[in-house]
Amino acid sequence: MASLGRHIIVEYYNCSSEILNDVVHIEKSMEGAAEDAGATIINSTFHHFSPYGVSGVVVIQESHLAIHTWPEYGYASVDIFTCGDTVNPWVAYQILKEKFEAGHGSAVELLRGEKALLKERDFDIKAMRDEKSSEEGSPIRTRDVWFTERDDKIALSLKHDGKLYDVQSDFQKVEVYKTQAYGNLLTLDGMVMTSEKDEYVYHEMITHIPTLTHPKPKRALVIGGGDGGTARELLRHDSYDEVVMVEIDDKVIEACKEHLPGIASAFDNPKLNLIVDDGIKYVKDAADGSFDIVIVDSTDPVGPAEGLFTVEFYKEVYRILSDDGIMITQSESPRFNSKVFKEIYQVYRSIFGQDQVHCYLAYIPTYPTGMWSFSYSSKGKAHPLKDFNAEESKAFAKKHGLKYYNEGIHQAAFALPSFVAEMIS
Ligand code: SPD
Repeated sequence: MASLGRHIIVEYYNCSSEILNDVVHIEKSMEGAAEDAGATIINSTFHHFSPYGVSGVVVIQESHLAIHTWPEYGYASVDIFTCGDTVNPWVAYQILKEKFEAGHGSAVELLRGEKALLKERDFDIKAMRDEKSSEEGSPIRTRDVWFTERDDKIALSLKHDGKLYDVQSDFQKVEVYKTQAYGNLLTLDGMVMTSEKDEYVYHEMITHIPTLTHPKPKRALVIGGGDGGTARELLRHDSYDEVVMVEIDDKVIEACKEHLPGIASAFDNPKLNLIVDDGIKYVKDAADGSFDIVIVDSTDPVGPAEGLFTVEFYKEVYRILSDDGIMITQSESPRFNSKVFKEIYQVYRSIFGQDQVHCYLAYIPTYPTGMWSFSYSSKGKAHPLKDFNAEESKAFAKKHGLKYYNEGIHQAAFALPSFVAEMIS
């Protein structure tokens, strides 16, 4: 060979967008292409970015293969760099073209480290080698695959061992990843919804705060909440005669029943009335004053949940609440979603009244920034701190072995950092 290495810079156009957004498919294709080209894989690391795109590298004993994809353009850029003459990079090029279903591929080859321009130095190679690594023999192959939720400034990454569920429903992309740190993780359109290891924070806080404040809640309505965690927590309370849950997407329910069964554990409870339909329509058709508690357990305000963040919708929720009724919503992250956060509190106050709306916080590691907020809006007098009974709350938390909610947290959650209080003042 006239050079130390061969570097192929590749462009793939008109590829399948689905494939270019599938981190597991890309990882397998890149590794397969490396092996078929004759390379020995040492390590690979791949990230999926929300909403679209995958980046990754396969480190081979003979150098590396790297990729970045733009599913929205059906385009992938790939670098294949090999040293020595045992690996043919063009084999990898051809395999990847087929795997990505590229309509068109082009590549240029550069010879790297032209031997005619290099002069080998005379040195004692043994002295430069780390003795331990030379004794180890063949390299140990490792693998890193990451799910990443990001906006243009912040990202949260979770390492995983693959996808357990991957379905494009009529409403959104429903996926379950097997993460190494947080157990099985549900994402919708690339955004984290809930994970087995930290779900209890969200579900305990969205349910027990209103239930243990209201004098005697008998009927609750959950809008969204298809994973089942909110229904599971509500149904711990004997006071409820009925919990109605209206989830628009049956694929979310299916995914969670199959892969997050600890969260989706209340679907067979006879007090649960599960309706697969549009929550906005359900609320519009519901009778005045028919619910004591309404919980809006929605996704973020993009895609199917957009209509759950509107004045019209909250006015309808107000109408269907009983006189002492309480509405709880997940109200996003004050730091991450500041604009929405500020706006929705103005809307709640314009409907329920200035002093009837309160914000409380909880710490959820898998949500952007970790700081998550919930809104508490009361139609009647039920005040979240004055009207709750600490002894009852303590006994309840103990009886059910709750992991986050307790009588202290109930009160402390309403103490807001100054910057948050100011945002909604
Ligand atoms: N960005 C995360 C917002 C998720 C809110 N809903 C989660 C559903 C859990 N039942």
